[in-house]
Amino acid sequence: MQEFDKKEFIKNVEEYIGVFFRRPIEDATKQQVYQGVAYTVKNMIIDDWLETHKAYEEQDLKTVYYLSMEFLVGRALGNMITNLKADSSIREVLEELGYDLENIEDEEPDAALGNGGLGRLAACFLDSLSTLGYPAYGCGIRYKYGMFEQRIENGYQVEVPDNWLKNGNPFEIKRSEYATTIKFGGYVRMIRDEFGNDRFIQEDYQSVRAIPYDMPILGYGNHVVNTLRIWDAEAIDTFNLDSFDKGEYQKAVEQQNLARTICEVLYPNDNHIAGKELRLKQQYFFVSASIQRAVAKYMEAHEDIHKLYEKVVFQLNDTHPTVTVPELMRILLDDYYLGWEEAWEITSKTCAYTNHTIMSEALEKWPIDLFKKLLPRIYQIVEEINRRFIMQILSEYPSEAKKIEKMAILYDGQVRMANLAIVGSFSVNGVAKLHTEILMKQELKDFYEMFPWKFNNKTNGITQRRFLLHGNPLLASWITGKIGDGWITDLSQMEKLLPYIEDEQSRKEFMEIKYKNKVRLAAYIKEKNGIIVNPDSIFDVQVKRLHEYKRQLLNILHVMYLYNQLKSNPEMEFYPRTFIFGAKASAGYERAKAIIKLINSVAEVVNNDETIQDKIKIIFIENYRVSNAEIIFAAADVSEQISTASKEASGTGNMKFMLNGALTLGTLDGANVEIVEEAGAENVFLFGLHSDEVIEYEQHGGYSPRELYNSDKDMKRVVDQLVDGTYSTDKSLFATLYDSLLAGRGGEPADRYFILKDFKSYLEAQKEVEKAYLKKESWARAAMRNTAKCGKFSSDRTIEEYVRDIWHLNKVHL
Ligand code: B1H
Repeated sequence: MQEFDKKEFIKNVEEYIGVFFRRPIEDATKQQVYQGVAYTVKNMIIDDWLETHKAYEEQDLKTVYYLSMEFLVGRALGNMITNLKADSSIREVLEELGYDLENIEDEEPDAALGNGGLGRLAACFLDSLSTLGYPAYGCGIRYKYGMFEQRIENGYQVEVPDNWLKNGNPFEIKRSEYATTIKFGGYVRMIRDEFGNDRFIQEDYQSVRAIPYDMPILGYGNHVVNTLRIWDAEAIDTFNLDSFDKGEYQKAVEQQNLARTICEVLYPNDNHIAGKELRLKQQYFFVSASIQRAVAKYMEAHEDIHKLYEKVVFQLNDTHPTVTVPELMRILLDDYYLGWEEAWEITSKTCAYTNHTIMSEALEKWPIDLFKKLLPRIYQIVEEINRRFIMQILSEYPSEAKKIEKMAILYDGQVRMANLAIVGSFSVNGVAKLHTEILMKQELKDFYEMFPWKFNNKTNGITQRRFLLHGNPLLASWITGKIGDGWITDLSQMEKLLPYIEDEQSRKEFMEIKYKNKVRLAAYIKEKNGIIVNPDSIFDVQVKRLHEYKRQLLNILHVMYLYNQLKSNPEMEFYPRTFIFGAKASAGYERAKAIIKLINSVAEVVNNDETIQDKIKIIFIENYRVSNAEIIFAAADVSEQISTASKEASGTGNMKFMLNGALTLGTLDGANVEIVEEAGAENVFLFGLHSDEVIEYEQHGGYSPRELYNSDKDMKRVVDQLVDGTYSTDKSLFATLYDSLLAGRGGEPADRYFILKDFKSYLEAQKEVEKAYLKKESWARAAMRNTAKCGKFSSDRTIEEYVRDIWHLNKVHL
């Protein structure tokens, strides 16, 4: 990138608006100005993008391919301007033109190509990889419709398709020259070639063309630009209307349909597998395209396919891209004519797998029939991997027949993707210390015993560039004023803030910034919800996907409890509190949707009850997503991280709150455990069962929610209020939630997530929160300490650990 040239910048913006919209800038809409600015910014980085890739080739650097069904990158413009360090210059230019940078940024739709934490993690990792100067590709799918837009109508969630590409995407480049063909279905025929070798040929298949679109991922101020490569499907041009051959015609129509549907939409499930055939098509589609391209690129510059793993590593973001293992085998066997052993050695030295959940409903399994029909050649290879693996089990554990049942890849009519991923990878990692321990001791115990060297932990992280530098500019510049800007690329430097905790003036400034951020969020809430909230109240925030294990229900039951207290004792001591929720529920997840309706119904009653004098406000933020998350984290006092212990693999929202000086109220789950280690237990509010207690109950029973309910009248009251008409004239509206707590359903235990079990302990912790908030000085100290001690939770640290232990990459020299 050349030096920033104001005149040049304006000229460029004007030119784009002229060429694209045939308008002078004075007449352009805000959206058109955004487009002009976006194209201009992309222009500013194109040379760096080329230079980076030239340098990778010249220095012959090893590359990580991060394979993921989801990349929740959010908006690109603000992020690019930040990472170009061009924020103040572009802000100035736009002001001269009569625009405000934030308003222009608001014109960009979020690229919501992900559900929640897993997809956002992938986006943070790409940011860190570029900032640290490591060669990387993100490989994914260019969904036409991303995560749905959520509207709240009459308290209910309504899903609206997210047509994020409707105005085009200024940041992408279509790379037709890298199109590849992907084959589905048909059958496999074995032939003997002229040298007497068996060859496998897929015949009578359907195929689509995979076309990559590249998006630039900028490092912070270092001119490194990596690539997020997302694939779109196009029909293969076989559509010949002159053809009278009916079979051909039929097939052509089917191929057109296949191409149309594959990349149509992101499955909006978090921690839950839908198990639809189309999903498996999506998986193989983007994996096959990415792997074919990666191998071809390697071979353009190297001779020996046997050394692929010296220059290429495939990181599987959960089991969703696990077909990478048999697909790479297929390429090596069928296209490069390698023998099984050598192909297997290469494959299992090239693939690495990250596990993100132990939730049983997220364990990916495919019916063999479906898998085989859709991917006949891949299935053959999986069968052989399985056969050989079972031989290995038999030889290592000759007298333990149970091992096969537990560990086989093919079992009970199903392909077990986690087992395939573990067997085919040289590394298996969890995403927080506790999570990895649970994997090794419980979920994947047998695999850990057999392959202990594969297992390792990589605690998640987040990028401070987006969630502090961009999302909280006031705090960011205050911090830079105190300790310099080194924290932007080295978050451990935040510890330099520690001495300022002792300084009264600094504490005051820190809390003033928090207050201003609360005012900013209050304005957003006023605009979106039409509700006035008091920035002096405690902002108590739970924003994340809606899932029973995340226990938004526990949160709202506590609010109902507080409301009961206030009603029966209006003069009680009570510090005003604003409870803020944001959450999307999967479209088919009935209980999750009922919880959203419950939150809004309680809000309706409580927010409009004048007798409690605005002491409690409940806000449901519609369409929670990356762009409004930035505003929310900055304004939070309390970070609700209240999942049932053992269920949240890591969590990453917890880290974003900590970074912004909120205090965690949480269970000892996921990365909360490490947050406590860093911040100190005295600066965190802990409650609830520990993971080993939860696991013990799950395995051996012994918990009766109904007993608890009958013995605790405050609890009984709020639970009964779910069905007694307090919050809805239709008493059956929340019966499903009532039943989930007391009755269970179809073999599922009552209160599966220990909400009632943890209720009392949560109430007590909440009381502590209130008491602590009243002591302004010590709260300020604790908030500052959280920010100062968040260094560990940078995704830069996480990526350095992946590089050191798994990927073994070198930095590029530019
Ligand atoms: C996480 C998922 C997930 N774990 C299946 N698993 C999906 C599973 O579409 N699907 O089928 C989508 C997503 N997501 C999250 O990953 C964990 O719950 C978080 O605790 C963790 O922080 C995050 C990143 O590791």
